[in-house]
Amino acid sequence: MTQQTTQIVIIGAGPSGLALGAKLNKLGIDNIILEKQTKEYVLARIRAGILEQTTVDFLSDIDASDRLKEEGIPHHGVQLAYDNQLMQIGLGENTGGKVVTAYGQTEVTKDLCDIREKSGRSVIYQAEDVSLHDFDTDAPYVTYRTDGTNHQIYCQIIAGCDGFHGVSRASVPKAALNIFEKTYPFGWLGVLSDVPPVSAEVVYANTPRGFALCSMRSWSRSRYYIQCTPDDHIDNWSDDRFWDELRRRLPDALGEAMETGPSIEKSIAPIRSFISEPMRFGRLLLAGDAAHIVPPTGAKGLNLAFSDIFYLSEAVKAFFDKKDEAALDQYSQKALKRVWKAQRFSWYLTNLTHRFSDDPFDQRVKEAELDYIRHSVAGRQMIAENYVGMPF
Ligand code: RFL
Ligand code: PHB
Repeated sequence: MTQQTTQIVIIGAGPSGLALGAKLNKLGIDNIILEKQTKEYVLARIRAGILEQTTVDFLSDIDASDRLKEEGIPHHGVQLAYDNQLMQIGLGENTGGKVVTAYGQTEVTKDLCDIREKSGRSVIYQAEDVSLHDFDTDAPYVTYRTDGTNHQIYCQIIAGCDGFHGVSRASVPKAALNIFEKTYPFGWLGVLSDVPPVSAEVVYANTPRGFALCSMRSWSRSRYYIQCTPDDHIDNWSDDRFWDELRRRLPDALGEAMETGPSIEKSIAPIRSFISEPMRFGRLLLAGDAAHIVPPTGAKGLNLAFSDIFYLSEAVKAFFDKKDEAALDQYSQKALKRVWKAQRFSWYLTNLTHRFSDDPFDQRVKEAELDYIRHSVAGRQMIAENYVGMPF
C-alpha cells in the first residue's frame, strides 16, 4: 500500500476533471486526477461539438484555447427547419454580439490533456476500484489500485468529475440525494463523416419522420444525428440507410446539397434529463455529468461542466484561503441555478423539435410555436440568449 497527501483528489479525467485540474494548478492548489480508463480511450470519445462564449472565455483563462482560437468555427446563427423551410435565429444580433463556436469535445479534451502534461502534474490512468472514504468528515481519503498495488490518498476535498456512471454520486447514501429525472421516448443516432457540412450553421429539424440535426467538426468533417427509437441498434443502420433517412428529414434544398461518404463513427445515445441535488456532500463536490445530464438538443452538457468547474474552483479557493466552509454550500446553490436554466432550455428545444407521438394536438402546438418564433423578436431573442449561454 502506498500513501500520499494532496489538497484535492479529482475523480475522472473527462472535460470537468481536466479543466478543474488546470484551474487548480493556476490557483496553486495541489491536486491529483484519477481516471478509470486509458488515456487513448479518453481521447477517442466523440461527443459534444458546440461551445458557448463563456466556455471559450473559461478555456482561455486556463490557457487551453490556443488551438481553439485557430481552428474553432464561430457560428453567428442557428437554424430551425420545419415545413420544408429554414428559419435562422441570429445569435449576435439577438444577444449583443455573442456567438457559439464549433470545436469538438475530443479536441477540447486533447488540449486539456496537453496542458496537464506540460504542468508536470500527472493523471493516474487505469485507476481500478476507486473508492471514496469519510467525506462526511474533515479528513476524507481515496483508495484505488494500479497493476495490483493498492494506494491511498489523504486530502481535504474530493471532486467527483466521473460522469453519469461514475463512483462519486454512487458513494453518497441514497437518502441524501434528491433526484429529478425525465426519459424521452427516443434516442439519437449519430454519424461522423469526412464530408463538408451541409450548412455553415447548426440545423435542428422537426419533420414528420422525426428530428434531425446537422452539425460539424470542421469544414471537411460533418456530424449528423437523427431521432431513432430508444431500443434501436447501429447494426440496423447501414451508411446508405442513414444518409437516405437524413436526406428525407431535411428541407429539399439542403437534402439535395448534402454530400455523403463513409461513416467514421456511428453510435446511439439515450436522451434523458437528470439532476441530482445537492452537488455538495460534506467534503465531496460533484461536477458535470456526475451531477446532471441534459438532452443534447441545445448543446448544453459540456458547457455546464465548465460552469460547474468555474463555481467549484471559486468555492475551493475561498475554502483554502479563508477556511470558508459556507463557500462549499454556495457552490451547490450557484451551480444548480445555472444547471436548471440549461435544463429548462434543453427540455424546451427537445420538445419543440422532436416527434413524441402522433398526437395532432401536440404537433399543431409545436407548429404554432415555430410560427410564433418566426414572427416574434422576443421569441428569437429567448432562443438566442439561451443558445449562447447564460453568463456565469
Ligand atoms: P465525462 O465526459 O463522462 O467524463 C467522466 C470521466 O470519468 C471517468 N470515470 C472514472 N474515473 C475514475 N473512477 C471511476 N469509477 C470512474 N467512472 C468514470 C470516465 O472514464 C471519464 O473519463 O463527464 P464530464 O467530464 O462531466 O463531461 C461531460 C460531457 O462529456 C457531456 O456533458 C457532453 O458530452 C454532453 N454532450 C454535449 N454537450 C455540449 O455542451 N454540447 C454538445 O453539443 C453536446 N453533444 C453530448 C452531445 C453528449 C452526447 N452523448 C454521447 C451523451 C452529444 C452526445 C451524442
Ligand atoms: C454536435 O456537434 O455534436 C452537436 C451540436 C449541437 C447539439 C448537439 C450536438 O445540440
